[in-house]
Amino acid sequence: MKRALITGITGQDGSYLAEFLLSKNYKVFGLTRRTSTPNYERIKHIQDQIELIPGDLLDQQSLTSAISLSNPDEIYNLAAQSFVATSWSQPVLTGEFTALGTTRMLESMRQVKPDAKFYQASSSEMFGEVQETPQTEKTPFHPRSPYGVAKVYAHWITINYRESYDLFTVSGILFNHESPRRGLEFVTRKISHGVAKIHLGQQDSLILGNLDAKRDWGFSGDYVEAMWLMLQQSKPDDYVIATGENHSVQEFVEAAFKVVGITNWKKYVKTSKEFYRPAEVDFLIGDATKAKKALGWKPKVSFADLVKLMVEADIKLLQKNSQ
Ligand code: NAP
Ligand code: G4F
Repeated sequence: MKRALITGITGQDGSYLAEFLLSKNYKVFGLTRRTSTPNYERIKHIQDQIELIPGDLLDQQSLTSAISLSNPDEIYNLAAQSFVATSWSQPVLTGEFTALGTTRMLESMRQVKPDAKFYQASSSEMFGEVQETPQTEKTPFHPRSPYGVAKVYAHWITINYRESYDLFTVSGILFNHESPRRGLEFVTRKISHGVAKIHLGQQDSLILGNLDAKRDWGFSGDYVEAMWLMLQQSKPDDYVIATGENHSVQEFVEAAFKVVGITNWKKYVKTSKEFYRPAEVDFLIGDATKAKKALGWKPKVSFADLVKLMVEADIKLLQKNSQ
C-alpha cells in the first residue's frame, strides 16, 4: 500500500486529493495545524479513513516529525496562505507560509525521506501581468501580489532542490479551480453562495469588485488527479494544468443567476472599491498541452457545469442549514 502525506488536507484541494488517493488504495496522512475549534468540515466524511498529524508550516521540527511518522512515498505540499487579497494585508505571513513553508517541507524531506516524491502547488498567479497568451510552462513570470511573489519563490526552490540534490520534486502550475468546497471569500463561491441566498430570499444583493477580470476556471476534483499523475511519471517535471478557456467574473455572475432563472442580474449586483486589488491580474488562460500529452490528463467539468454544480450545492446547503 502506497503512503501519502498531504499538507493542507483541510483545504479545498486537500480534501479532494485525500478522497482520490483513498480511492487508489493509499494510506493517507494529513498535516493539520492547531486551531481552537476543529475545522474538519471538508474531510469529516473520510476522517475515519485518514490519519491526521499535528504540524505547521512555520515549525520545522513539526514537519520533520510528520514526514518521519508518515514515512510517505509521496508528499503533496498544498498548505499555503492561499487568498490573494489577504497577501497585501499580511505580506510577511504570506511569505512565511507560502514561500518559506515550502523550503521547510523540502528540507525536512531531504533530511528524513529523500526518496519520496514531492508535489508543489504552484499557481497561475505567478504569470500575473501575462507576458504571452496562452500561458505555458515556458511563459516568464510577472507576479502581481505578495502571494504571487511567494509562489514564484516556492516554485523555484522546488526546482532548485531537484537540481541541487537530485530529489523527485515537481510543480503543478494550476490555474484557478473551484468547487462547492471553495472558501467563501473566493469570487466563484462568493457568487454561487450569494446567488443561492438571493434565490432563497435570504439576501438582497451581492457586492463584488472587478467584474472584468478573466480567469481560466476548472473543477478542483479534476485537478487533483493531475497532481497525482505528475508523481507517477518516471522523471520529475513541471506542468501547466488548465482548461484552455477563460471567462470574466461578470460571465460567472450571469451564468450563476441563470441557474436560478434570473436574467436581470444587474438588479442584484453592486460593486465596491473594497474588493478591488492594489494590482490586478486581468487575464489568465492556460495551455495544458504538455500535461495532455505526457500525463494523458484533461479536464472533465465544463464552465457551465461548474457554475451549475456550485449554485445547486449552495442552495442545498442553505436549505439544510435553515431546517
Ligand atoms: P485552501 O482551501 O485555502 O487550503 C489551504 C490549506 O493550507 C488549508 O488546509 C490550511 O489549513 C492550510 N494551511 C495554511 N497555513 C498553514 C500553516 N501555516 N501550516 C499548515 N497548514 C496551513 O487552498 P486550496 O484552494 O485547496 O489550494 C491548495 C494549494 O494550491 C494552495 O497552496 C494554493 O495556494 C494552491 N493553488 C490553488 C489554486 C486554486 O485555484 N484553488 C490554484 C493554484 C494554486 P486551515 O484549514 O487550518 O486553514
Ligand atoms: O477568486 P479570487 O479571489 O481568485 P484569484 O485571485 O484568481 O486566486 C485564486 O486562484 C489562484 C490561481 O490563479 C490561486 F493561486 C489562488 O490561491 C486562488 O485560489 O479572484 C478572482 C478574480 C480576481 O481578479 C478578483 O479581483 O475575481 C476578482 N473579483 C471581483 N470581485 C473578486 C471579487 N475576488 C474576490 N475574492 N472577491 C470579490 O468580491
